[in-house]
Amino acid sequence: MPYSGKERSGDSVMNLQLHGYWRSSASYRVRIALSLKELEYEYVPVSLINDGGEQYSDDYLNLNPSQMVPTLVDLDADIQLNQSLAIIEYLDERFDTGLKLIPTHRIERARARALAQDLACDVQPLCNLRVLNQLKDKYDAQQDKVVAWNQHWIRLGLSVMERKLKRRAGKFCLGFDVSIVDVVLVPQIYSALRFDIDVAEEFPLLYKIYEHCNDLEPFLKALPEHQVDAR
Ligand SMILES: N[C@@H](CCC(=O)N[C@@H](CS)C(=O)NCC(=O)O)C(=O)O
Repeated sequence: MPYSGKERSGDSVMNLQLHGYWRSSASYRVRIALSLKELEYEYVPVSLINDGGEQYSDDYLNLNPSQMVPTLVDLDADIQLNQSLAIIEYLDERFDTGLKLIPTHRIERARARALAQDLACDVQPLCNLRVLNQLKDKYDAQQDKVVAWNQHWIRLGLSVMERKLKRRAGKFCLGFDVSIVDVVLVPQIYSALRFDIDVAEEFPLLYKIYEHCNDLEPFLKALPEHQVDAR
């Protein structure tokens, strides 16, 4: 089954390509990072739904053996990279556009990575499509159980963040500068809202940061519903 990327944004070949899916939170992270760093890129949609999932096609398997999105291709550097956090760090180091997403101070950098991983490693993988499909197909979980599963892990992760950020947040997670932590937080909150968690009520600090971020053009541009493959 070929994956055609037929809804690619733009006709010209750009040096950066992001293979992603509009609703994928890991793809959303990378879109925010690209947008904040004002990098031009070609967006190549990989439908996680059509034809049983284009991530399983041979073409995509050759690009990214993990069969998940996103994948970043940097034609100039001849690199194909998966793992959104690694991609974000790569972009931050490779393109000095004036905005740094990874703090330069060693201690701040370690803290930022830990906070980003609190969500990207401890929450999102549990709510991934293939995990949910396994729950449904192999363990007969009905939709209400699957939703409760998602809500449970998301709530747990967000309560960790709300507590950890209490003493340090400003307009953004780490104070007054946007960072990789906001880049990971915003898609996670977007997903929490999709699963009917009352984020404003339960996690007021995080919701304030989410709202502030979504007032900014780079975050708006990266929104799932603004992508060419949005349904
Ligand atoms: N740790 C990976 C996770 C990537 C990931 O979970 N991608 C999901 C969408 S958010 C996916 O492609 N799922 C496809 C599937 O489950 O079949 C990253 O941060 O890039």
